[in-house]
Amino acid sequence: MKKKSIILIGFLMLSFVFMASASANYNQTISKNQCEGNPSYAYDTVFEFTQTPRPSGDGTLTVSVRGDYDWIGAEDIYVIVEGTSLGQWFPGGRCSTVTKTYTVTKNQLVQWSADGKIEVTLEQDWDVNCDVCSNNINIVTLDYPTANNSLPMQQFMKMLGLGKKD
Ligand SMILES: [Ca+2]
Ligand SMILES: [Ca+2]
Ligand SMILES: [Ca+2]
Repeated sequence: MKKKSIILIGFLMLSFVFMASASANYNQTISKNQCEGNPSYAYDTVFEFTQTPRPSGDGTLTVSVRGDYDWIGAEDIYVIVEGTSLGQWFPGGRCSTVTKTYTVTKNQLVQWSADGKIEVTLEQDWDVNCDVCSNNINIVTLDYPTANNSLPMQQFMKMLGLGKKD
C-alpha cells in the first residue's frame, strides 16, 4: 500500500473517532410501577438520573404512562423536575400506553445536571387508582446532547484554530 493511502486512511479513522466522541448523547430510561405493592391509589414516582454530564444543547424528557388515566379533568400527572413543574397532564388512557415529550432547554439542563444527577417526579392525582389496570407503569426517558470533548480532540481543534479560546 502506498504511504499516501495509509496516511489518508489513518486520517479518516481519526476523524471518525473525533466525530463520534463529539456527538455523544446522554440517554437513559427508568421505569417505575406507580402501583407497586397494590395501594388503593397510585403514589408519586421518583426517577433519579445519575452521572449526568454537562449538556451542549436542548434535550427532551419523554414520559410514558399506563394505568387509570382516562378521566380527563381528574386523573392527572404533574411532571416535576427538581422543583420545576413542566405542567399538568391528563394522559387520557385506560390501561393503554400514553406518551408525552417535553423539550427542556440547555439552561435548565445545565442547572439540573450541575450536581451530577437529575431528579424527575411524576405527581399522581388521588383519582388514579390501582385496581383498574393490571399493567401499571411509568417510564421516563431523558435525552440530551453532550459536548464530551476529549483532551486530544480539544488539542486537535486548537491546532486547526477551531477550538474555543481559553
Ligand atoms: Ca379512570
Ligand atoms: Ca440536580
Ligand atoms: Ca380513578
